Amino acid sequence: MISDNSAAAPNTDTTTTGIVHIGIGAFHRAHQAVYTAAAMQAKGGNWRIIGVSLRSTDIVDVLNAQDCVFTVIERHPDGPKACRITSLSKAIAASRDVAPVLDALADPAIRIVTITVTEKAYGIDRVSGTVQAEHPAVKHDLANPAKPTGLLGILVAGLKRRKQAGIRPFTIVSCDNLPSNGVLLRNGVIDFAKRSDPHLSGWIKDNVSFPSTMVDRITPAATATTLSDARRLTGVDDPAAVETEPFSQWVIEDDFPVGRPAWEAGGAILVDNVEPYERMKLRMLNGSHSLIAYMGQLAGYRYVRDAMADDDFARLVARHMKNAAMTMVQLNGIDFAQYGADLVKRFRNPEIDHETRQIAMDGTEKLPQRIFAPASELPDESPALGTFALCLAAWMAVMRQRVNDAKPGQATELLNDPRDDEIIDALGDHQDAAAIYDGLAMLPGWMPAQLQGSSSWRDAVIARLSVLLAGEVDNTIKNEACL
Ligand code: CS2
Repeated sequence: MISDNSAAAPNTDTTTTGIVHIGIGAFHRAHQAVYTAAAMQAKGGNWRIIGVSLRSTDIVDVLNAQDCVFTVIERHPDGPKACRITSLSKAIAASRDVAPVLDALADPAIRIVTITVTEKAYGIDRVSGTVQAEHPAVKHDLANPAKPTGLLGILVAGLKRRKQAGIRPFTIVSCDNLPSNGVLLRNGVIDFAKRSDPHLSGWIKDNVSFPSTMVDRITPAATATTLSDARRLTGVDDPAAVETEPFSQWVIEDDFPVGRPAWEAGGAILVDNVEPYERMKLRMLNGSHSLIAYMGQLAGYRYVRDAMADDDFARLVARHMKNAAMTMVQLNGIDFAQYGADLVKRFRNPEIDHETRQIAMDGTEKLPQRIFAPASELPDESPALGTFALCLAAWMAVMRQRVNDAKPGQATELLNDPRDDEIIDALGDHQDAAAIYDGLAMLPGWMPAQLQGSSSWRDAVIARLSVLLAGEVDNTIKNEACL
């Protein structure tokens, strides 16, 4: 299932599939596909993956044209290592025709559905756990339940087929960076089903398992260098090649009533409760990533490693990790200081070209769990709030700057955020920090009420935003790092 630095035999056998994966982007190929390959190599099992792409058709055509075998390049300090992964059996483009996706979901051989679609594709309100009826895919799928296009619609249609055929449901595993991702998805799926078929909703509640997971592997977008390295290392032209860091982690709640691959053979950690791990990762890794992304964009750093090579910047990030760690409960066997120090090393990896612009996208989807949730748990007057306030201020400054710099008609695309129109409206012509804060803090359902009502939080963000808008980026980094 995995072969080092060489081309693997084509895998035309599709009779052994056990998993449907929704969202076959680079992260899936560098993470779950690798764990599943390792599991089958070590322990066997009929667990090959049918990959579904919700929107893109290109990756589906590329993968199918090469029997779904693809290259994963690990960027080690002593040079790249490549392996060819053969756990994927075929790829389907749901946007062309959803029927084969629903057929796969109805197949009794499929026992697990794993998901990496990014935060914005869920269409579930984080607070109430109910569906966002205005989310474009949710809206479409509630009106057309037999021809769904989005995540919730497809899952519910697949479960409905199984219930009708008397087949046990698959286990559903969200692998996106959302807090309590299993619970959130369970609530969303149940609510979506309730709106179309209350019996189905009850059956899902009683029978479907949604283990939460924490996934971790820094996977920058592939570039021309990824593809030329893949060719050099494997001798094969592979437009589906991905590159990633050597580190990889997958913590999974062990709740798989209809079985699972021996993912532990690939290093996965199976636990009873994933929440503390997820919190640690979202707050320390992803929260710092967002801080690096927005401050890095303002300071002119293209890559995470460039920002981390600046000592003041690295000190600022270390300070943020310390602040984030203050919001966590002790976790057996985990030393947060060591976890933070290891993260700094990973962020510094000179071999990884991780663009700050890539991490900066979809801020409205990412900041709630990375910044707002931990900030809400700190006392109102805590000095530790400073780096959280800075991250939000930097996001606001980046949004303001991008809209100011946009050519007519371009701003929406440049913001790279699902709420771009609302952000542009809220920014209006405001150029002063208080008005920008007040506009953006009021985006409906975004900032928790506790922060919205806190004048010390508002003051802390506005103070930082004013200096950032005045172009004082380097001084801000230096000052904040030393506080
Ligand atoms: C990043 C993550 O783009 C982002 O928002 O913070 O994709 C991060 O690289 C992964 O979660 C690492 O596991």
